[in-house]
Amino acid sequence: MSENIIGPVDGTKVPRFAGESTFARLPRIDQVSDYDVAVLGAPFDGGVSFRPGARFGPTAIRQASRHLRPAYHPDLQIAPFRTIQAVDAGDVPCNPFDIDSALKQINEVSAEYISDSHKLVTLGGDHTITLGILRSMVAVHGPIAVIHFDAHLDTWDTYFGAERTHGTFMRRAFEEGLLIEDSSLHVGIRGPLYDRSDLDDDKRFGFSTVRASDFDRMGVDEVIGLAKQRVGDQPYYLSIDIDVLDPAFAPGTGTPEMGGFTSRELLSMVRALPRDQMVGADIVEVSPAYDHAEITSLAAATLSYEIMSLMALAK
Ligand SMILES: [Mn+2]
Repeated sequence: MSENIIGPVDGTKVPRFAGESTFARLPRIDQVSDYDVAVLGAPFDGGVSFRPGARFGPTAIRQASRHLRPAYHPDLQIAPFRTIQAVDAGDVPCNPFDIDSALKQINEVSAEYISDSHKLVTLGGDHTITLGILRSMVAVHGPIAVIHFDAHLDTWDTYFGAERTHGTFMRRAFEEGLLIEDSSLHVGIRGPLYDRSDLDDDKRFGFSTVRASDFDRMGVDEVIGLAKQRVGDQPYYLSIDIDVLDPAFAPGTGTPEMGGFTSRELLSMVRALPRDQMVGADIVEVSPAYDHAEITSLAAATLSYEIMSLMALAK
């Protein structure tokens, strides 16, 4: 399809603050005959345990994505949107009052955009949305590994009696058989817990963990080496909770924890991730009401662009 790729609005002709309000001013999905990668918004935050507001994440990330100069990525040496047809598929119309209804909608809508030749990058929304996406991914690819960048494990059992929330969805994913055994990885975990047993439970679900404090000793190469070892040649899903960044770099999020990565550290890790086995990705937990100067939404927009550049390199 490379002959017929429709790229973003040309920033040398229409300034970046004007024109389309799609992600990176890409074409809408109904403006192309086929695509390689779709960006989908999942504006749902009914599963948060602390600060709300991530329902406005997709809109804020799209707005911040105007800032991208999307033509050429000098570090990865690729022109992603001339290599793949990328599109904006709009938002899932999530039920704001019922978690399971919203998950069903996210599952059904995302399933329309995933196949062996169609990849999906989803903008949250709180982290609960990942459960709906994982169900769609597994329906196409079978069980998958997850590389999970987050300050939190997200493998609690229940919270105030709720089973599917942004702090419990990863345990549900394990219980539903969505994860390949002993192949996944948490990166960036930190902060105090309700109970020490949270850590022991987590190992049963197939995760190794790189704590934020481990990064100082390991560095990018060792973390990525471990990620490659965990995933091997199996399909994997990348899920980035923006709170994996330090609050200095991502203040606009629901459950901030000090001692996180800098944006440069996170970019270095993301750029080095395995490319060919990545079947999809999401960026979640951007809560614009707590953001300042678009710091957090710009981080999320840039990470989305980086991921799409990896997908272009894999094509
Ligand atoms: Mn999370």
